[in-house]
Amino acid sequence: MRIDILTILPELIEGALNHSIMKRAQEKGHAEIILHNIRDYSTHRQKSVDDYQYGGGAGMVMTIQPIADCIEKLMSERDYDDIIYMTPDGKVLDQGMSNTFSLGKNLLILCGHYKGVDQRLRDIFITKEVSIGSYVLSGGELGAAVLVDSIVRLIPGVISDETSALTDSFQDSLLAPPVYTRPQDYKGHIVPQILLSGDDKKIEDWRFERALERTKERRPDLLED
Ligand code: 6GU
Repeated sequence: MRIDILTILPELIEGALNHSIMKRAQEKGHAEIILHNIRDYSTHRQKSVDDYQYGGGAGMVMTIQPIADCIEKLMSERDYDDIIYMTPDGKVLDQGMSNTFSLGKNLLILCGHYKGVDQRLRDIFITKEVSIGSYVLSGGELGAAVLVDSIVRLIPGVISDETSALTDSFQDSLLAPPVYTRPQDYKGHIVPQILLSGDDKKIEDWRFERALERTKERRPDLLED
């Protein structure tokens, strides 16, 4: 899968996507993540990418020209499954949306800043608008990093233990059960005996029960649908 990200702050995303699983996914060729600096596309003398908003009011708006030129160039080179705009007024990301995006071949993600981008860019190019939660961030970059991480880890082969991504929290609308590693006894805090029993069926049942219990307690909304 190829993911193009348009941003005025590529450095902010770079670090998040070049470590651990995301790094390996790219090295193994499962994902190609390309950052485009919107400023590089500005034809303005001072390479500006924003301007005052019509109608007045505080806050700058990202202008059409550099973003449209960059998107149009990319669109002339390949077909995008979706052109996503990261914005607090988008649809709040959930596992189902990440699953759907992970089935695509080419994604383009636009990160906004200031008061956002000129509405006409959204009208002309954007097919999906995504938020990562009910709070406001300074820009779409951290949201894009979250979105891309959640998508790329779902691409078959990215996570070495094939079953691992499938047993994550939310994958089956349940939170994950508690996990333990050595030592068996930490200052009297002991590992549940059943996990040491070697009885796979009992362990599986125990994990399911704990997952259900945790979900009822912390996220009952997940059990509604
Ligand atoms: Cl994607 N962008 C911004 N600026 N704020 C957000 C967000 C995105 N998601 C939640 N808050």
